[in-house]
Amino acid sequence: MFSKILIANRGEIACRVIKTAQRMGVRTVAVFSDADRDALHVQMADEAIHIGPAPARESYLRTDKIMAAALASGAQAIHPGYGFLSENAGFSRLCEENGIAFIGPPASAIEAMGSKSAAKQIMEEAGVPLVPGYHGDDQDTELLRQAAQRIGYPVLLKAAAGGGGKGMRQVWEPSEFDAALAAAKREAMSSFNDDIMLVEKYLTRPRHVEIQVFCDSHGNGVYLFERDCSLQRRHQKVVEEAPAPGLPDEIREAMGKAALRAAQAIDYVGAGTVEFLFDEDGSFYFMEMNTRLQVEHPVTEMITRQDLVEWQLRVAYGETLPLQQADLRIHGHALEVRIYAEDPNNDFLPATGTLRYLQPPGESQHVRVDTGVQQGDEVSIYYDPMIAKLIVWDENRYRALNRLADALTNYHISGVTTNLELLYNIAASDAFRSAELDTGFIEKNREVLFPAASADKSRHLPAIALYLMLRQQQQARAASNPDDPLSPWNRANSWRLNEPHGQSLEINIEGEAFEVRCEEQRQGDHSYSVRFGEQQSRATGELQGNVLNATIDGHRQRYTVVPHDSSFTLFTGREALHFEPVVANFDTEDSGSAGNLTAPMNGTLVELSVQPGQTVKKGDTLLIMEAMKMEYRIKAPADGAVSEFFYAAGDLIDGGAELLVFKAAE
Ligand code: MV4
Repeated sequence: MFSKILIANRGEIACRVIKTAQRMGVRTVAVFSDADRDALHVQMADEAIHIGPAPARESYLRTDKIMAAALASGAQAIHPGYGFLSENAGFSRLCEENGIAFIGPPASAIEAMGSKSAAKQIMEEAGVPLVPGYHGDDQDTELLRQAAQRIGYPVLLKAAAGGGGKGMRQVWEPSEFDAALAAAKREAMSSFNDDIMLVEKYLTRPRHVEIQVFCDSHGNGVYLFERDCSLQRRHQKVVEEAPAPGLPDEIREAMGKAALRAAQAIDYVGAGTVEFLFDEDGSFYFMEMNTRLQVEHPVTEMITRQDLVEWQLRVAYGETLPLQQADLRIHGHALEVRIYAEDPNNDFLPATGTLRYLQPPGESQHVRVDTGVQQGDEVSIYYDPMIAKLIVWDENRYRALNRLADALTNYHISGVTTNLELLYNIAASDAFRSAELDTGFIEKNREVLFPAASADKSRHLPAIALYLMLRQQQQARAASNPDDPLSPWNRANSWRLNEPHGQSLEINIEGEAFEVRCEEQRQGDHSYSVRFGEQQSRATGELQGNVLNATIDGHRQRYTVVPHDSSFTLFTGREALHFEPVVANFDTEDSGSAGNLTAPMNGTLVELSVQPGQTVKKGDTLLIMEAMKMEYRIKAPADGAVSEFFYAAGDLIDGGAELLVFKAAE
């Protein structure tokens, strides 16, 4: 076995490969760009070599720099991961020329699958079923039109040099053919500098079912069953699972054998995936072959109990396959979702930002998290914004789905927009739970998956108010003088002589302000009546760290609440809700930060620091309040003057009350 390998990749796949290599006693060399200097994969590897600036074309795609790093470190092999150089025949060849093992297929196999039409010709000879159509070199318009006529409409025009959905055009009837062909050719020429067209029968509701194949350099090959990857959006996979729901055993076997024939037709070595379109009538047709380990390989690992990266290292080292076909079984069901920093509610725009809070669910035999980031990392614009892959396994699909929904509710991220809520909605949707899968799933279920921005933001107000009150009490206790634990000042419970212990809160939830009145019940069991508008709730509970156990009107639920500077994120299970107590900060001394002219909480006005009409500078103290034995200074939000104070020294003031009128200087 190799003693040292270099991983020519970053993020979760680099971490994942390093984990297996280290488990096998193989030393690892990471490469990193400027942006990845402190990245997790760099920390995990035994060695790490800087290869250049952040843009991939100046670092992770620079074959010369990567080869130099491999030679300098004495690595005997290079694992390309996926993406980047993983399907770059030139790089595979460069490794061969430098006597370094490329942990992947031979360059010839990569090249053979590089062109769709060449791939289809190879598949046809290998007896792999193709979508009825034409994929010849003769591109005479009349000939293509006759092919469409023969196939029967609707047909699909596909650019031979295209891929991943680019360069495809549906044609629904003969009258549209000429215009569609001309447009498809123009598009292909501009996108791929090649306008060779395929004409295929258009499958209107296909599923994307792919077979994992593995071949060694001694002529052995196995298929490790299938994955259903139909849940895609613009050819970006969102959910993958294994096995494919409802796939009959005989089709599984026929697909697997066809995939193996495809691999053997190109003398394949290593991990590969043969993608099929699976039609509603049970037919399946070759789509393309990927000559790399795929992102979604973990679901196959979970159901076969195999480590495919270990297989890759062994096969690249020249060993025979660890198992034969008869040794492979499907165990249970696995699902994978890709957690992305993107905004599904804003056309999936990639999001950037800092992972201020990152708490994945606990891992077990049922839950696996493959990630390349850690709390505090920046999600940058340079690379794919994938934060992690969440993989779950259980004995059957139904139980795996429950594992997925549960794990998603326990995946807490704040600081950057993510697709977690969409993933939760998919996992919880009836359509997905009943496996109504086809490549149009996300569009077809749009209203369930993208509910209108939840209008009713107030439904979590009682929990938020309870949290703020419990937090306030914790702070009071923390501020209290330990040698006088019984002092009434130690109870931040809004106690007032002969008055209900009440406090008004103004809370802003994602832009919507709510006035809430909290009154602690006399029995002092930390229970509150929380009133807003016409609604009144009884809230009680306890707060341990970020975990709020809240019982609202008899229903106990666990929330995670994460404080940021002046705002908070409430993880409700289905979603992450951002809120900010307009009544200033509950967790910083300086609650009078300029711009906040309300009482930070119940307290006593100690001093009016300026006269009405007196000009002040921004940040000057206007008045001082005292609450929970802490002083709060209310500061001028700008240059200007106080025109009126609403209270005098000595007055008792409710939290949230307006204190003064401030006129900013022109
Ligand atoms: C098709 C098809 C329907 N009929 N070919 C999309 C990208 C490339 N992998 C091939 N693709 C398709 N080819 C015929 N004859 C529908 C698709 C397709 C698709 C395939 C798999 C997964 C998701 C998809 C999303 C849209 C279209």
